[in-house]
Amino acid sequence: ARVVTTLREAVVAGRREALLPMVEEALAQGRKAQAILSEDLVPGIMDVGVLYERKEYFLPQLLLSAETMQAGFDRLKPLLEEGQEAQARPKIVLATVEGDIHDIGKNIVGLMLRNHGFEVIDLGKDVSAERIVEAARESGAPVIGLSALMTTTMVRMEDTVRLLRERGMSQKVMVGGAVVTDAFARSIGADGHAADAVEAVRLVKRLMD
Ligand code: B1M
Repeated sequence: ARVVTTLREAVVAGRREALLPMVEEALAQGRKAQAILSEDLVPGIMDVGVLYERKEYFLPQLLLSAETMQAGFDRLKPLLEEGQEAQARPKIVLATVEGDIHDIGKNIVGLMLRNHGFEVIDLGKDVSAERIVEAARESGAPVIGLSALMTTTMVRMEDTVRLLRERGMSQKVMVGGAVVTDAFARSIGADGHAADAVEAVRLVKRLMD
């Protein structure tokens, strides 16, 4: 097997057994979990996207790398979650839309929102418009966050906004994911688009004002 010497390379190579000890070592050296995530793991999975685009990687490698990234994320997660008090926190419903199983970005956004004091109702991935709208109604969450990573599933965001409005609901909708743009968000009647997790927190706060 290829020798991997950095966290980023371990994600690219899909070598979870190599990644986890490196994560421990980085933590032991005092590196922050957030830095490991954003400077190593995320760039690694982005490299994988480029290799896949160039057809140097195929689905099996894509999967292995995603699993490796996920294992690293799972290790860091408890460190990224700050203690939250039990007081009433503003709610947000979060989901990756129907037909789309990409959830790494959504999970990062969810974690970041939790760390900023929001109660995140995470419906998971491949979630129908019906279920999303239902969860929004039940929870009374003022904001709904939708993630989509593919051009073929972006349209499901539009379905969700339409269904929400058809039901006479006025919840705000935030959309995100690699393929989503501000122009697209506007075109489907969403209330805003965030390019990354930091922007997502800022946007949710603004939408709730
Ligand atoms: Co797939 N995949 N994938 N994939 N995959 C992409 C998205 C793709 C761009 C790769 C490529 O061709 N270059 C391409 C889509 C092409 C397109 O439509 N334009 C693609 C494809 C085609 C596919 C399959 C169809 C492959 C196949 O089967 N032939 C298949 C689809 C399955 C399905 O969904 N039905 C598939 C499968 C997979 C895996 C399962 C192997 C795995 C996902 C594992 C998982 O998520 N649990 C996977 C991965 C890992 C990727 C790439 C390489 C990386 C995605 C990622 O995790 N990025 C991706 C390449 C790429 O994106 N360039 C690719 C890191 C993550 C932190 O970024 O998700 O963008 P991102 O999230 C960011 C921001 O976008 C934003 O904040 C996040 C943090 O900064 N954000 C939000 C995201 N959601 C937000 C929501 C918000 C706000 C901000 O508000 C609610």
